[in-house]
Amino acid sequence: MKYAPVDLLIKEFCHKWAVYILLLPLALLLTFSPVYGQRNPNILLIMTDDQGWWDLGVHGNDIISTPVLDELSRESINFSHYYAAPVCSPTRAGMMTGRYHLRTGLYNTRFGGDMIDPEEITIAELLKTKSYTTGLFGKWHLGKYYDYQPNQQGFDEFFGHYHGHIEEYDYPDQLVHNGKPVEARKYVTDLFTDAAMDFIEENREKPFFCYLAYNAPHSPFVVGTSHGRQKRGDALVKKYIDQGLSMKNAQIYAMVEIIDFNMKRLLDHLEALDLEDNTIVIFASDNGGVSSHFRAGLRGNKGNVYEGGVRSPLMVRWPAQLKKKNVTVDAMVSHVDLLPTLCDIVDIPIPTDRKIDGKSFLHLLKDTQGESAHEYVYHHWDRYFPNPYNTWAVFDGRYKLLNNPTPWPKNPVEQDEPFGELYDLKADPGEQNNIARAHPEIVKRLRKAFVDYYDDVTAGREYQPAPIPIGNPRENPVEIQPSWGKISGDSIQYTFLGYDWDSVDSWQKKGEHIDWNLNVIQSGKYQVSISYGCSIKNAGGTIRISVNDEFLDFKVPATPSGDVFTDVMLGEIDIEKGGKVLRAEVEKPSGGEVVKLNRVWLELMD
Ligand SMILES: [Ca+2]
Repeated sequence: MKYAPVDLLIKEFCHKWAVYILLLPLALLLTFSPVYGQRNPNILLIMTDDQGWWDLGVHGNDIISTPVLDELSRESINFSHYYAAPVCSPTRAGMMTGRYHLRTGLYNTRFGGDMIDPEEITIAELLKTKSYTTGLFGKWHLGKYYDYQPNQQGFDEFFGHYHGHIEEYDYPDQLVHNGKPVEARKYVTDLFTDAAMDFIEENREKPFFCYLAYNAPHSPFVVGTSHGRQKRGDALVKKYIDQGLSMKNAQIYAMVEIIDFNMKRLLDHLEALDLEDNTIVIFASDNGGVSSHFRAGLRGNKGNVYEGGVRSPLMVRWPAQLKKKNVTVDAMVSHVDLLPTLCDIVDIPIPTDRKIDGKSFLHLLKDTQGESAHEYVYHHWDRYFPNPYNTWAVFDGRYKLLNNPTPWPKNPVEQDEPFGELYDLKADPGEQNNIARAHPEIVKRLRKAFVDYYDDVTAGREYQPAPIPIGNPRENPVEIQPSWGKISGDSIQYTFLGYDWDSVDSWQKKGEHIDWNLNVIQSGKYQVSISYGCSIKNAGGTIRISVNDEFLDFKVPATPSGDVFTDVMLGEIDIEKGGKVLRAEVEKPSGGEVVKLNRVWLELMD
């Protein structure tokens, strides 16, 4: 039996309960408000991953088969200008917190930059102040270690994955349930739907917030094909291949079709439980599309800031209160609006101790027309660290100024000559005619809006991977992966093969190393294990794993092949509490790649 140290418990208590204590007077006030006695609506938020605006029948794609989503659209209020971020985790950060992602500490989709500060207040935490039961089924992508996980960020129930994607859609081996790894035996889109349906049924008597975040149709484009046991996938892919699609597009369409099939199960379940009327169903995708067969006249894809990279479907259905349906609102709305809109609906005051970028669009849901609550909607994305000269855009509802990663003058506000790309989306929704030179005053206004935004959201922030917490009894051992570390050396490099299969490799010379920052919660003996691969011809070198002066040397034997990883326990080292650096380095070269290091585990021993 292991116990949490007292100082840890006190810190956690203060840390988490500060939020609830701050919100307690609000909860009491609301308990005695006139709406007391009315049942709050259930909220079912469904988000797909990399499904483009154009990957829907109702958006003009006459090849993809999405009859259930098309029907949901006809029963919903739809938005023609709903904007996600260009990539996964920034959208999720914005949706969960109501704040543009750079305010939350999140700046990347990997490299340890894919986490929001534990002090962020999520929509799940806010809904809990109104007695909602909260569940997340699917992709989180806002932090993998304890304190950053969904269960510490407002979700009572979590079944899914921390990272940006999983490698196995069928028989997935990277899923966790409330912090514990689980063995799963089904196609993952079906699994997440099953779990959401169970959660809804279990909580049918009280308000629930069910966030169903599919990993599909994100890469790898696995549809459950091959080996004779996955006939559904084979048949679906063939159907699209026969219509002239490339394999990749056929696989994406098939993955979306499986989502559509699951949407029927889910929505039928709501109806059968008599929950349809007072459940708000929200459907969206998390960024632009990656398929290319049909593009609905839009330019761009996931990862850039043309409309095809950031425009997403958004449907909202709530039969009890939203009587109009099958209508489309053209006013621009953003992913950061989800939190204030839900707070508006459920009558929860939004936090006032921090800047909330999102604005409620409840008025647009009620009136199905009207003005956007935003003067501007912003987009920004950089693969490594935030950079105002990289990919960004600002949109005022008609004009959009955007920058692609080409060199910009150092001081864009002072620059006289118009530059960047300016589009009039009203006249040119496909973003084909750059009118920047004809409208220098609009360029200047929008450029200043972006620079002001960027300065504001990054103010006082340093962007770097958070130190990895170790020694917390609630997560022991801790798995440490390459992309959170910083490499140094002439030949060492990362290889990205999907988060759990990433490795650090090609290192040859003595001293080449990778460092991870640790936050050691308690001093003690830690057992060190690694997962690695090494080819026969490169075997025999030595790597050293150290934390400050304590180290273990490991003479590297061959694994069945260089790409087959094997787990091995190296021994124990003493680690003192506090901020420390874990280093893996070449101690003795082998004449080639000394090792492919896939991960390190540190386990606090009794
Ligand atoms: Ca995505």
